[in-house]
Amino acid sequence: MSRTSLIPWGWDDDWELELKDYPEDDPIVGRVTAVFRDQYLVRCAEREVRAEISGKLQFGAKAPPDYPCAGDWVVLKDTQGELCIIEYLIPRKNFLSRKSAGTGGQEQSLAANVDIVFIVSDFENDFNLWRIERYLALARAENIRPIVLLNKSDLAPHPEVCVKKVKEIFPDGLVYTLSAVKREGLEVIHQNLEGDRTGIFLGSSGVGKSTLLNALTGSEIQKTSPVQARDGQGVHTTSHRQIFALPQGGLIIDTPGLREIQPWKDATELAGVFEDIDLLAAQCKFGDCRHDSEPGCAVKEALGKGLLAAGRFESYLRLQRDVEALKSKQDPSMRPDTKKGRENIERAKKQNPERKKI
Ligand SMILES: Nc1nc2c(ncn2[C@@H]2O[C@H](COP(=O)(O)OP(=O)(O)OP(=O)(O)O)[C@@H](O)[C@H]2O)c(=O)[nH]1
Ligand SMILES: [Zn+2]
Repeated sequence: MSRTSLIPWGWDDDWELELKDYPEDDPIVGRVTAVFRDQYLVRCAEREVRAEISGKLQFGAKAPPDYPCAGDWVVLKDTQGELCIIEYLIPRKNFLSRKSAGTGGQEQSLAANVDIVFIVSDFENDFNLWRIERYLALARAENIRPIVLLNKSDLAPHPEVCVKKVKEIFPDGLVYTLSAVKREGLEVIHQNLEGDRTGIFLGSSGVGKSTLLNALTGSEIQKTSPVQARDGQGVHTTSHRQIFALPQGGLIIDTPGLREIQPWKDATELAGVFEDIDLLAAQCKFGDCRHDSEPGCAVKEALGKGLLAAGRFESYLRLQRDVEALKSKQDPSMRPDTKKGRENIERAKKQNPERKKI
């Protein structure tokens, strides 16, 4: 069966190239559409199949990101049987993850191979430039194009005020207003998913992501997708389908974890989001200037002259602190629950006073 029938699922020439050196002729590929505890749903050319990973993949998997996640492209074996085997994970073009609650900053996979991050906000309760900035950072860190959607325009008397504010922090970006309930303005989502692109919605609870998804798919999305366990005993019903093909084309990934996503990666997230501050910082006298009280600080000078908004500088510092805090969680030598860790933290604080604010 030809792979052209996978085009609506996002398969293209670039993916075809990724398979060029695959050691088998005409491998069977599919896209992971749902992840359960030990099984996957994979969309292949003919149909959607249940699968588990091969012993070899299992053996080589050291951390959660080594396992397939929603949006991954995989090579399958035994597609005629009850349960297929995932033989190979095709290298991802990008990857979204988050630290899981209560596991001390362990990384949890959320989605892979995303073309567009739709950052969803409303105009009132949730409207928060700082949060939007963080989502922008997250998308850019993975080279995913961000688009801001301001939802519930039907409730906003002056939507243009918020649009203007977002454009200040996202000058060349796309910012749209829409109403999921009234189904107004949704065409921008379709337009941006043209060419069978894959999008996701990021945004706080209550901004209308489910309402949007339902409006786009034209139905109430399937909330649960029971999968029969291998032994025929238990049935997994805790998770649900995670990729939705829109009738007009394009795909939306919606996994539960995406709804609580936080910046995970590292300081590279700051790149691009605070370009104005980066440019200023490049002119500071000291290369490692912390823009605190160092002499010859171009950032402080711009602040003093009113060329850089104080609020923007605050956002910059906050994001930096978040990233640092997360790094120390990831770094076992910085664990506050060990004596050695506490000593290291104290030492770092002395060398780096900014840490005190964490
Ligand atoms: N007035 C108005 N209400 C909306 C709109 N979109 C969503 N809502 C309402 O906002 C509430 C929350 O919407 P949801 O779609 O559940 O929000 P969500 O972002 O999916 O929230 P989580 O599932 O918690 O992440 C619901 O009562 C919706 O009816 C809109 O465009 N206009
Ligand atoms: Zn400086």
